[in-house]
Order: sequence, then structure tokens, then C-alpha cells
Amino acid sequence: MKVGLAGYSGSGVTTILSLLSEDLSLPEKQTGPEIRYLKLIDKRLDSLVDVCRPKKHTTVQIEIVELGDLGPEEGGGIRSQIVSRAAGLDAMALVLRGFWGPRASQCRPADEILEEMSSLSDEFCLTDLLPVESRMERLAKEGKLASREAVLLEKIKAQLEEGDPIRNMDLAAGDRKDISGYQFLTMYPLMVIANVGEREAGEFIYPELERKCSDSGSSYMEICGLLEMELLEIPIEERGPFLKDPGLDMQSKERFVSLVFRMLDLVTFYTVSDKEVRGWVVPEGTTAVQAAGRIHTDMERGFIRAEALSWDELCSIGGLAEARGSGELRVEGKDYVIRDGDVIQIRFNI
Ligand SMILES: Nc1nc2c(ncn2[C@@H]2O[C@H](COP(=O)(O)OP(=O)(O)OP(=O)(O)O)[C@@H](O)[C@H]2O)c(=O)[nH]1
Ligand SMILES: [Mg+2]
Repeated sequence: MKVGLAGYSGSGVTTILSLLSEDLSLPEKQTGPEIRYLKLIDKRLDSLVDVCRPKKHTTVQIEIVELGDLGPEEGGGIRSQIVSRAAGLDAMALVLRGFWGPRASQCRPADEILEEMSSLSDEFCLTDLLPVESRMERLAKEGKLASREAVLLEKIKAQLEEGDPIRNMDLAAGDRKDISGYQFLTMYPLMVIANVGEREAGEFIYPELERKCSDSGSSYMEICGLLEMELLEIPIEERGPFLKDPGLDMQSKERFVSLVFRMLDLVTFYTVSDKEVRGWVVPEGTTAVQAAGRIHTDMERGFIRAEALSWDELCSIGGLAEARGSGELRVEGKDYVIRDGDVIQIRFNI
């Protein structure tokens, strides 16, 4: 799972990347594409590890890529850099600068931050427009303006020229597939993160922004990046007294993860053995045979059946062998739809 992080320079993109990945080693000024991993806190996996005592366990992680700091002055160069770094994302997160004033501790007025969001959105629409226009020119030269491709691109062009992201279009699955090669920035599901000043941390600052996001199907959260970064610098055992401060509940990481899961309709399943207990993330609606393919292509190819039970059932029975012995392990076929929290065993033969 891969989420891209972008925003205007100075909005706190690097700060948010550091605190989500709990990694304080990031350079202030970015030189290359910074990629960090957010390891999920997963109590279900911890319980499975307690019961199964495997040699190792592997937690699900989200890859977060800093796409670059957009500055109005930087123009085309930075755009193409963002497009290339954004390749293969599952979602995009925009950081908006919500702090200002002396010591940057106050919150910016709502109209300014709304303006920042629409300006970033325009910027991304313009970026997506470039390859569409050049392809259209080519199709015009070749006399192919009546082709299916040209008709689709014309619709997309009109949408982007209105400053409306492609994700808001009602596109057929086939059309989506046809344009997937363009890696449009405005096609990724979007999360907006307002990075607010510490004076009002813990309050809900921008209801207008949340409304705007929810109207357009985007997720929204507020973080006080600076406070959380300062907290990360304090050793865990000394953090207690600070956690009572409003806005310092250290839950941005968890809130971010749960928004990503909701936004992308993801579920987690687990595989267990004495070697390894591992969590896997798949889209809701994934079938047993598709889940098998996530683990290994051989398992998908030679799929015979899946055995399943939920993580808490397994924990209360005390292990996979015990579950099998007592007949609690359900036998499921290839079309079985994976449920969140399932422990899955794939039987296969190649
Ligand atoms: N007051 C306050 N300052 C913050 C907050 N988040 C970041 N800053 C400060 O803002 C400055 C820029 O933060 P960065 O995280 O480096 O921002 P960036 O968007 O990566 O910008 P670049 O410097 O262009 O890479 C730093 O001095 C941060 O300490 C915040 O929530 N509140
Ligand atoms: Mg930065």
C-alpha cells in the first residue's frame, strides 16, 4: 500500500512524513524522493503472535512517499518530478499549512486554507491536462478525433479545464483501465491533512474544510505536526505528562491509518504458521483465490481450497492445529470473500 504526500513548501510535508513513520532522521531539505514506512499497530496480530509463538511476525505497513514540495515559482520541473514519484500510488494525501503568526502557533483563517486547497487542486488539474493535450494534438494530426480514445480524452480535458479532478468523474471501469497508463494525479483517492498551529491543537478547527472534503468524497484530518514531532523526541517513558495536553493524544498515526483503510475499502487477513504470523491487506471483496495470489502466484495457480476462521476464534481455541482438530476451521472454495480479521490457510497443488 502506497500513499503519496504533497503540499506547498513550508506546509509541513516533511514533518508529517516524519511523525507518521516515527522517523526523526529526515533531512530538513529534501534531496531525493523520501520514502518511509508506517508500521501498523495491530492488536489482532499481537494476539495471534501470543497464541502461535512463531519464529517471526510481519506487520502490515504503509509506504509513504514524499512527492515534493510544490512552490509556485518552481513550475514545470517539480510537476514532472511529482508525476514520476506518484507512479503506482494507491492514494494521495495533501498537507495544508494551517499554522501562522508569531512562533507560528496560531491557526490560519479558514478562507486562506480553503484557498490553498483549491490552488493545489488547480495545480494538479493543470498537471494532468498536459499529457491529455499533447495526446489530443497527436490524435488530431492523425485524423482520429472521432476515436473512442479521443472522445474519452475530450471529456477528461473538459473536466480538468473546469478545475474538477478526474476522481469526481463517473467513468466506466473500461475507461478507467484505458487511462490508467497516464497515472493522473487527480485520479487517486484523496486525503486532506490540515497541519494546524499548536495554540488550538486538539480543537476541531476547520469544519468548512471537512465539509468541502466530504462533499467531494475525500477524507479529512487535522494534525498539529510540530507538537507531535516534539513529543516524538521525548523518550516514550517520559511522555506520560505531556499526553494530557489537548491535541497530543498521539493518535494521528492511527487516525491516518484508519482513514486510509476506509478510503480504500481495505480489509486485513492473516496467515499463521510456526515460522511466521503475518498480516495482509486486500480490497474488500477479495476472494480466497485472489488472496492466495497475494501470498504467492503458485498458490493462486494451484488453488484447491481455503481454510478460514476469524482471528479471535483462533485465539480462543488456542492454535491452528487445535482449531482443525475440533472442526472449527471452515473449508471455503475459491469464490469465498475474505472477511476482515480472517485467518486463512491455502491448500494448493502445483
Ligand atoms: N508551528 C508549527 N510549525 C510547523 C508545523 N509543522 C511544521 N512546522 C514548521 O514549519 C517548517 C517547515 O516544515 P517542513 O516539515 O520542513 O515543511 P515542508 O512542507 O516539508 O517544506 P520544505 O521546507 O520546503 O521541505 C519547519 O520549521 C517546521 O518546524 C506545525 O504544525 N506548527
Ligand atoms: Mg520538506
